[in-house]
Amino acid sequence: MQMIDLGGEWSLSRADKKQRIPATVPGCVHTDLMAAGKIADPFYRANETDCQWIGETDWVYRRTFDLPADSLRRDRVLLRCEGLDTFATLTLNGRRIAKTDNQHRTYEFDVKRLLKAGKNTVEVRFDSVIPYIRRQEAKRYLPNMGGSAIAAAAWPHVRKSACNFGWDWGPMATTAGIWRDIYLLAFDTARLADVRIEQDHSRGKVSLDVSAEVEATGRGKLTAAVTVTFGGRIVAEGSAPVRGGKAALRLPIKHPKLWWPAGMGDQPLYDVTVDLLDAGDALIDSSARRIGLRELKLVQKTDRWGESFHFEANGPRFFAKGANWIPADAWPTRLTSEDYERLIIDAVAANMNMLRIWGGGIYEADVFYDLCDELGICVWQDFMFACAGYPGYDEAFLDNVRAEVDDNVRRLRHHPSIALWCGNNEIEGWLTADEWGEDTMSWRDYKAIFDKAIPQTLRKLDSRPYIPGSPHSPGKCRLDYNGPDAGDAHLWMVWHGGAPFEWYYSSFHRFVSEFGFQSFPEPRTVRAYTDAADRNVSSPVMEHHQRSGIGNSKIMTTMLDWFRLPKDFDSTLRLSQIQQGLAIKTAVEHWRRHMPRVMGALYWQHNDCWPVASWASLDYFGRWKALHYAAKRFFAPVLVSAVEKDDTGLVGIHVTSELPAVTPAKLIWRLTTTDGHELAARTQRVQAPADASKRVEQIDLSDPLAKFGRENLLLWLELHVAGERVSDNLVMFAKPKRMDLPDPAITTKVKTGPDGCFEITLKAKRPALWAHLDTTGPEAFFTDNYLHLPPGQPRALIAQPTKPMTVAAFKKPLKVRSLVDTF
Ligand code: BMA
Repeated sequence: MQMIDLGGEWSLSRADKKQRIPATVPGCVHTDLMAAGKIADPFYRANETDCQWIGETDWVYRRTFDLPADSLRRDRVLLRCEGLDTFATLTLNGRRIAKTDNQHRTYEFDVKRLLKAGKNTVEVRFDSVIPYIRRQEAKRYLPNMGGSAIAAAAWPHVRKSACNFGWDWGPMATTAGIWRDIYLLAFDTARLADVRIEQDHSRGKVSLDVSAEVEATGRGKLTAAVTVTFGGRIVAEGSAPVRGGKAALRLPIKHPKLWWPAGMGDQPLYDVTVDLLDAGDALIDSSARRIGLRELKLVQKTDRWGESFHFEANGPRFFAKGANWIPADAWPTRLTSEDYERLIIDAVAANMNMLRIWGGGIYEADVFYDLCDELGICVWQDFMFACAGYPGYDEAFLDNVRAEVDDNVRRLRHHPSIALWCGNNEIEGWLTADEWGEDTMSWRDYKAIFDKAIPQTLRKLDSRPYIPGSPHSPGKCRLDYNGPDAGDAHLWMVWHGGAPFEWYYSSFHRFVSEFGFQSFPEPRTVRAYTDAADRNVSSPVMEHHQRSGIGNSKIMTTMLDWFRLPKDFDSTLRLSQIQQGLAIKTAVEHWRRHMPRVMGALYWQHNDCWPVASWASLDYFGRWKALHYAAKRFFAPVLVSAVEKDDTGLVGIHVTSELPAVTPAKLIWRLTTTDGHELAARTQRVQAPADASKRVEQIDLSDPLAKFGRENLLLWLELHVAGERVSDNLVMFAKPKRMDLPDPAITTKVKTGPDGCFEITLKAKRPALWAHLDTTGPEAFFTDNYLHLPPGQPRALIAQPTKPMTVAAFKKPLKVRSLVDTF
């Protein structure tokens, strides 16, 4: 097997102009234009508006390459394109190869007869999808509800990433290009067209069923030899003859080491290599997959609340903790492995164990799933359909969808991290009705895609669970898409519906796969897209970087409900993050307290694709918003939290634990006034329940509340297990705006730690709410931030500066603020 990579340097021109600029493949038109200095950074201020012509233009990518004569003597030479975005016409040496129309597919073309030894020219012309969409739209309107005000809203007409047309968190950055690898494959005799590995787990034993699909050019005898290695050692091997283009064998794995979701165990990975041998036992092709041995089940069984919706890994169930993933850049081709690494490591750092790849983006890059495999992040994988009516009546469209499912499932199915396939985002119930209409697609056409085309293709390729959409509530009426008793739910009552944060307490949905609240990004991030004069939340540039119609007003009116009006721009940004953290914490702690009735909370959204006000907890530059620090606490494996019963002063203290056994713990609670006087304190032994949530204590604070006033008291909670503080929390009895908080007098000690880190100890004389560190100098990442400091008690954290520096240089620009500094 010979592979000739065609990636690297190409040239790019408008189809109607001669001038060519250098281009990079894989890549896209926007990043090439930026690199050539033809457009200003579309993320800066409102530059995006001036870039709309790019999506309306036809583009031509071209390169020449040298082909050694011996490649042409091979039986077959294929051109393999792993991503063409989207309406591509391919030509080789001036002769047309094919036209394609699906960004999400992998295409292969037999090109041997078009190639020559020596210099060849390959050209890919991309016709703008927008005129096509407009024409289609005029013929037949397809309802949709995603996107922002400026989006070309008719994305369902083309198989192209929906959010590339704009979304309520993303720019309209409609692009084109060869966005994944492109190469020639030359081979004699045969090649491995595909490998499938299924696992059989029974009574501690694991066997692999390995099957290979072989594409042969002749009739010679072929053998598939399979080797399974772990840590470099062979743990199983065998071989099987290829018959009718297929070979299959079963390999038992001795002493299997199981793969676990993060927090439940390790992620041992095995390498499975399939070698294809010819009649003389010569190696003609080889293909490797890295797998993890695990059973990952979605359990939907009748129970006392309706029907469960939870995941089990190798037997035990687990509460899914995580967030929704969107493409990490408006032009994902420029993302590096390091970018992905940081975003997935930060999911684990916040105690997450699941990410949902949302259906309006892309089937992610291999590196995304590799990292999830390595770090134990389970993946809920949507197919790429979101918030619109799709042409399920069109046979050609359905064929295209089937091919897309086939390509992507084959590419991804060996990843142990993938837990679930899901047909779409928010179409079922939201946009379905008996007939097509202004806002609906017909059930008939919905079912043609999500009950038939997708699952029927999927079933032939993989045995993982599938649900037709998210949300989807199994039951008699599919219109009841957000049903509380069964299935998953997207709960937007607080953000889109205007309900108060306390609304979350009324929800006992079985698995919440979306809910969220927006905030502005860090001041440093906002500086990157604004000029000084733009730094006012209702300036045109700040509003441009806000794509939810209700966005900034929702953030600000909620702020008036909860907090005092912030004194300046930076305080507004920070306070919006504190508020976002509070909203999501309220929800997650409640749902975790109600496990196993509720068994999942994936907030909207993990990451951003450009610098913007959004629901994300990590901003475009990967900076942690206050919500991400809060997530680390509210997703902690053992959580202490509390709720007051209907303003009665009766406070229930709960321990939610993922530990597999009942574990002795120490609960400490302290009641103080807001200016730091301790009124009562207790340390008591409690039992953290095994994989459950339990009210371990109820305290009656009605007297002190009556005496001192709700706005003057704070209840501080700590939970210790085996001598370590595993969780802490703060209970407020009034909204922070009602509290007269004193100056907390925070002292900061900084000393040098290992690996260029600094160890920081914060201590406040009086209660410090949402104390946060910030450095105006060189940047640093903190292990904790936006934390509450109880009076007189030190809290330690670690700072990792992005550049090596001395303690003195680090300390100088370091600032610590808290809630009182925002107004
Ligand atoms: C959801 C998502 C997205 C959207 C988000 C915020 O329901 O599925 O379509 O970005 O809400 O509005």
